[in-house]
Amino acid sequence: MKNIKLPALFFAVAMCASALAQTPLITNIPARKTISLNGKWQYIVDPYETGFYDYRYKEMKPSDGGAYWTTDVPKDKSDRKEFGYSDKQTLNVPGDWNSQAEKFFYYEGTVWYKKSFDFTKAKPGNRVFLHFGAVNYKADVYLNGHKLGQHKGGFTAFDFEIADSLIKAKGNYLVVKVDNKRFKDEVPTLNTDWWNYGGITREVNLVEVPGSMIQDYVIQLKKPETTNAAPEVEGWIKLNHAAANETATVEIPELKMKKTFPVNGDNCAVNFKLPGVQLWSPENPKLYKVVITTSADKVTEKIGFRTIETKGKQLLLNGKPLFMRGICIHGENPVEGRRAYTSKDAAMLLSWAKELHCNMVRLAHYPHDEKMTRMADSLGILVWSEIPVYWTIEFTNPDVLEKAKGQLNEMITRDHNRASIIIWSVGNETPVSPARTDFMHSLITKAKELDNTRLVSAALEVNGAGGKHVVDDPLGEFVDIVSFNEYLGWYGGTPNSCRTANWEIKYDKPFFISETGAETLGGFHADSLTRWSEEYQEWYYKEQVAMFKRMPDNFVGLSPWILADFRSPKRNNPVYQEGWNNKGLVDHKGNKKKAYYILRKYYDEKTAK
Ligand code: GCB
Repeated sequence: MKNIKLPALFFAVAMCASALAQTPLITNIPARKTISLNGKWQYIVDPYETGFYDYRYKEMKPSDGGAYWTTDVPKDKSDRKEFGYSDKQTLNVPGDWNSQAEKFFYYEGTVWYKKSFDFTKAKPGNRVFLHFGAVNYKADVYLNGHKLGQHKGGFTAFDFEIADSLIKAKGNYLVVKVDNKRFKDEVPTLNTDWWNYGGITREVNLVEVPGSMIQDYVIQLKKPETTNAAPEVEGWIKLNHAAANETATVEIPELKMKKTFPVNGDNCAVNFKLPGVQLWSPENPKLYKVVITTSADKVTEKIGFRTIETKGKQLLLNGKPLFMRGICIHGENPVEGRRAYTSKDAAMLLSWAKELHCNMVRLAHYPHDEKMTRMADSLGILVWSEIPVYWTIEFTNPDVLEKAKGQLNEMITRDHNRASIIIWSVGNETPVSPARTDFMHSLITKAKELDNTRLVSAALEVNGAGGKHVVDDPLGEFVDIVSFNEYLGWYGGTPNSCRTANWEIKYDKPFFISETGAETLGGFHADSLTRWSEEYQEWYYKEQVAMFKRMPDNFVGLSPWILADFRSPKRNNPVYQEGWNNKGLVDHKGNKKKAYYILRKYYDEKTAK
């Protein structure tokens, strides 16, 4: 193996995951033996956190019978219990609470969730993990009165290993304290242009794995060293509690590839050529069944193989120039006004993008549900995936940097076998300052350390000083693709301003317009000068498209803002917004606006070239 940097990589992955998610983050949950804990959970709304702190505001102990994670059954008839879980109050898991009852619409605070379940292991020596797809924002998890741990970060998966002594065959009592209050020193911070949907927003599963398990792996093509290099996988497998003299076998039956690799400690370096492989691309989203086996464990997954790189001014997918016909998407079902979490949600959003003739989506501004990235793999849609380092984070606070790195690690760990993902984004519209650039640079370095097969970027801002349109953000030096958001004709001037705009991009790299857009209330028609009308948005897109056509040849794509209208508490025009950011090309009834067809026409022209 030529590139011997791998052990450092495994080490970085293993360390980071264990520090932040308490126990090793197991990947590829759909392929494991699971028991779903989805469904109705009982709940208690607790804005004062009465179930957590005593009256002196100290965290309660199990002996304090008032803690909401202890049993709610009175010991005897004289026992006083001032709380209890009941079927009169239930919430669906997965799901945000805001959309499930009117009283939760604006709620930001603590809700206690409780689920009872029975459990018997399939095999005595197996290990059991409690796995959450995501909880927004802070989860304190208790099983049978024992605290398993805490996780912060609203959009990434985490798990806890459950010792045999903690789980019972009958009547387990699982309680999750979920708190979605916003804080200055969290990621995201206080201010966002999206709804702070709270709750257990993604699936919950008990995962049963062998004592010596395959925890995680990367089976991906490495970046080609020369243009004509044969496709080569350079990856790794991470075991947990590996047996002595263990080996790991990787098999791709369709390609008649089967190779066994030695395991060193818990780590196994994987390297093999893949002659004859059909490369994954939007035109041919070919996925291969990959089987990984050790003496004790076996995991199967469908994986696509492709390369992504930049060369000079070009972006190359499988060695060929790529133009990204993209669109931004929020993780929200606009028709139902709630967080997206079902396969149907993913299919609806991605099919709208497909109909728009996109080959790429920017999943803004946080990691979306795993169903989205898996579906993007099978539909052939390229993905930009981002962590919620959004606007004015506390850049000088080292704890905040650690939190951002933790979310970056969890995002990459869950999805590093998704062929669709070509760009990891470390943030959006962060204001230029030396502290911020150091912060962001260190996230870029981390992303590259965790995954050297993909590109790293961030959505930057345009320097509009002196009426110019200059992209000179110092972070441009460290990203693979210079991406920026521009709203010429919406936040500044009218759309005809695009005609005279002279763009100066200070970096001789491929550049990407990560946002552009104008707001309109679907179904409101007027002349094109009337703000909020479909005609204004249509005009905006026409002028923008004309401007894109004049862009220099290192312009490698765009992802306008945004596929569909989404809820935002910041949008308070009483006629045209009413709590929605209506920059969608599809409105919140699911209707396509006029501008949708302007962008689609441009994308058709791009495809024809
Ligand atoms: C932006 C942000 C995005 C907002 C959008 C808007 O630049 O990145 O989160 O929602 O503008 O609509 O203003």
